[in-house]
Amino acid sequence: MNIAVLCHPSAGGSGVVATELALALVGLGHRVHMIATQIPFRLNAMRLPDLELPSLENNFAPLEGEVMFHEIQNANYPLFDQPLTSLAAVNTLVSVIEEHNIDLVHAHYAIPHATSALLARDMVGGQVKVVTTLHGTDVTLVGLEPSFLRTTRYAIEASDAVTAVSTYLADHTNTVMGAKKQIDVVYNWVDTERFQPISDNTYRRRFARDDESLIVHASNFREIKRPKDVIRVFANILKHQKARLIMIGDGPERLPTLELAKSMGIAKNVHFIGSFPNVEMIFGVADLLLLPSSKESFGLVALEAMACGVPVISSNAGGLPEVVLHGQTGFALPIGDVAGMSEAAVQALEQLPQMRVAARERAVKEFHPNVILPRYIEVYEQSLQ
Ligand code: GMT
Repeated sequence: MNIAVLCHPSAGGSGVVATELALALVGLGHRVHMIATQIPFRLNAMRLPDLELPSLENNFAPLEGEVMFHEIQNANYPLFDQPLTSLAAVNTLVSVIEEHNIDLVHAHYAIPHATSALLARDMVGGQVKVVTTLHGTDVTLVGLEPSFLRTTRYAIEASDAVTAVSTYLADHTNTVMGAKKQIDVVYNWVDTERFQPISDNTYRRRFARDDESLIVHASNFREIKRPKDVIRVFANILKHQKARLIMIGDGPERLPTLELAKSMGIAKNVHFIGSFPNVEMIFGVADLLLLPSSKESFGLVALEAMACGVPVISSNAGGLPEVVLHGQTGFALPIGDVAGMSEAAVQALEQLPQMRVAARERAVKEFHPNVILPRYIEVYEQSLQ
């Protein structure tokens, strides 16, 4: 198949999933074109650039086995108070569809990507199918904004096929959106070769001393990730044992969270390392992941940690309980239950060997690309019939 993938390039989960899917599809022999405002976070920056030449077809052919990246060529005009990126995306998409005989556009995130894809589909006379994957905040936050609700509902209803990354999100979408659409659940997956336990102690010593537990959190530091709860839980862990916390990622709550750690007198044990693409290098030597989010349709980071043999202490928001098996691969507790999460963290550290094995086993058995990828292929094939 010739597939175009439209996604957010930033460090968020939807862009990561889109990129991993694109790479996997190429591995299966499909031709995949990624379209975004900049090269997606996890796409190897060494891939060939899309040159702005009169005709891509004549000048530039994708190499076998490569994901082709096409940057959305945006333009601004003084009359517009903001760049019209979603319309520029349509333009880029139409060129890619026409010049690379695209069969199917896979839009990650309902708006603006699915709406851009639908407009492109109309512009090429319906010759492509649009598959939309809902990732979470496109429905639970952005999509519910009164200014976007109707457009989001239309994007869902008019797509040729829609998938959601958890059962929670699939069920929730039709309820809150008032949409009537079959939504197939296709869970996110994890590359269990890349994400696996690292047994090298010398490497672990870069992050923690031998007598310290190594706790991690990774997010975009938005309020819904509740990073301050991470600090509060960690402070309670410190009452029981020596430990170190690595905070991976960046966002609006990073500074206030650091301030909280300082005010609680634990800042010397907490390291904010900012955005870091190779999280597997840290997860691989960690002991626990804390993810107390108030909203989480899936929690890709929880799955990545589990694949590294790291149990997860999370909230039970959204789709998290579908990933974190309470009492087996970690604990999923009510949102804001800092005391419960702290107790669970201490318990998980006591049962670490069993929980490590269970976490890794679940990731490999249930969320391996060999299990999930055929689901996407099935959705593609059905929509093309
Ligand atoms: O979590 C975020 O704020 C980023 C967001 C995104 O769109 O990239 O993540 C969503 O998609 C991920 C990949 O499917 C899911 O693992 C996250 O749970 C989901 N985030 C939320 O629902 C808050």
